[in-house]
Amino acid sequence: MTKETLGRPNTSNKTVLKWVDEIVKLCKPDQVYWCDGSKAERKALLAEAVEKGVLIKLNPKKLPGCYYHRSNPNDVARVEQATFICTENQDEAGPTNNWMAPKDMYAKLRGLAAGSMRGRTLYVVPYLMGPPGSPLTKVGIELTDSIYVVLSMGVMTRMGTLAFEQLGEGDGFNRGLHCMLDVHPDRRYIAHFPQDNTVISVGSNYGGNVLLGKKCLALRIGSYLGRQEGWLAEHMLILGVEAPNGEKTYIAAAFPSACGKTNLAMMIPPPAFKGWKIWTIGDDIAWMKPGPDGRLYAINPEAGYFGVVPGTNSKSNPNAMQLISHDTIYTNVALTPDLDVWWEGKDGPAPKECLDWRGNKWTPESKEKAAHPNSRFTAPMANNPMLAPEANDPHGVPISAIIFGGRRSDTIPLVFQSFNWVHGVYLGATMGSEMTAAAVGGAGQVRRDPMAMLPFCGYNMGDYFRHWINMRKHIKYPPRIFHVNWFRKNAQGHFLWPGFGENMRVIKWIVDRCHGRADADETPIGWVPNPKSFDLNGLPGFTVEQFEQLQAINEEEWRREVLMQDELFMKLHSRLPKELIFQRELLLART
Ligand code: SAT
Ligand code: MN
Repeated sequence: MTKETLGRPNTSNKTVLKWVDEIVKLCKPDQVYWCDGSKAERKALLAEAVEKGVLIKLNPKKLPGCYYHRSNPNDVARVEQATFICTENQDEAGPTNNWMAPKDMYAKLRGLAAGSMRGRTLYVVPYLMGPPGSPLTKVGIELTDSIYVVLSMGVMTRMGTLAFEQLGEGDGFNRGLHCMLDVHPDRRYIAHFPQDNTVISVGSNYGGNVLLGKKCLALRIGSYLGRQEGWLAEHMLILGVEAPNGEKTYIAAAFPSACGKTNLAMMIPPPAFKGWKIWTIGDDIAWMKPGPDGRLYAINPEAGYFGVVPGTNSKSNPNAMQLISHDTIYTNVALTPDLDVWWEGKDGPAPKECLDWRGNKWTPESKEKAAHPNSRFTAPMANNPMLAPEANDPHGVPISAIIFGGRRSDTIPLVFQSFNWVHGVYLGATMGSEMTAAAVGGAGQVRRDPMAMLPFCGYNMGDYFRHWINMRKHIKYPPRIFHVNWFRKNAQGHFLWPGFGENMRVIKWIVDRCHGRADADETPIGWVPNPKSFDLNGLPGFTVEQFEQLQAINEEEWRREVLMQDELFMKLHSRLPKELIFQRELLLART
């Protein structure tokens, strides 16, 4: 690209040119800039963002290539109340989604978007979700007036002219429009039109609401397309477990937002597991499709990680500390006087003084947190020292195990395995978790979050369960399905399990089960590790009794659990697959 062509249209695709033209007429930006994804472009846009005060360049000696961003204090997390699935009929969106008729929502949003980019630049951001050349990869184009979004999409996706190359002259792309407006909660909508492969997001500038490739395309629209096209779009990390003899086993795992997916995907096995390695393929989203050999193959559609910062340190996630030591955008953490960043749970002492995520003076005596609990890093996956080379493989990786996990103080054991695929779908469908800061409101309450997809399923959740059950017929060698809970507490409120790297012990049992090497005992809820088959070596002070406490099945608690599951089943009754009701009955009969 020469200076003259930088920012000019870099496609001749008539459908794209016409659509951009329509949006330009609607939003009336002063300028239109077409992104090519080059290094030169990124450098220029970073400089512009610094000049405009959108980003602060961090201390290059401590954090080379890193930038700091503060979002509007009213705009720090996903807003589920403002997230809509706009299908022709409300029943298609189902009772777990907000719904509005497409024509009403289009009219409302056109009204809000009209003239909203006066005095601003509209950026055309072409991107790929998935490795170039993969049959699963999708093209998206996001039109946005936020330079922060452009720079973040450059990290989170494969962004630039390569997307137009993959698209060619076709019209199979996701149309994304993002208008910041005045970033006011009253004018905030994240609207999905699955039948038009379209997303319109207005009134926010926070990641999950505005990086339209991520939750909007890769999960909400993706899940809708996946059902039509015979694949699964899931809120799952993907990791590769390498055994000392070189054997590699791939696992996909669903946990709700801010429950440790990134930590698990980047985990370093404890010293007792010499020779074992965990490789990351993805930390948030998996697209999975049966392959010609009858196994289920997964790709990570993303190219970067948008992870929770607080609590990240060299003990909880040493690889992440390396990941975010360069070329990272930090959002809503604290800023120190020497242009370094700080957050609760970082290594070392708190700074004597800094600016908190709102930009106010903060000292260790302050009552408020310095970093917002949902403050985030945006870092390229290439920075991850344990990035699996397969993360760029267009074929994806064959999945041997699927894990479902929630954040539960009681009831749910550390690990158990489903009896079969449908029972596994039931475990995913009935998942519960205590809410976190990743979404506005309700933190701490247990809510049903089926397959960690409650906020991300782009169609009727009952039909989604049906799709999961049906997928079994297309997978000759289905992954084994497990449930885990790292967060069980004792009566004194202390965690029973050390978590983090020690979770390797659970992963190893799962790997061994997949390869038919570990014993399990049958219980009413599923297969549990026989204590002899579960590796507790090198975990000093941790006794078999403690392990039994972690694995205990308390009948009283389980009866309550099954009753609580009913709430969701009642809500979905009209489309709930019978198989799940049978699973519930079988569980009751066994307990
Ligand atoms: O903010 S995001 O939606 O991208 C993160 C999450 O909630 O999982
Ligand atoms: Mn997520």
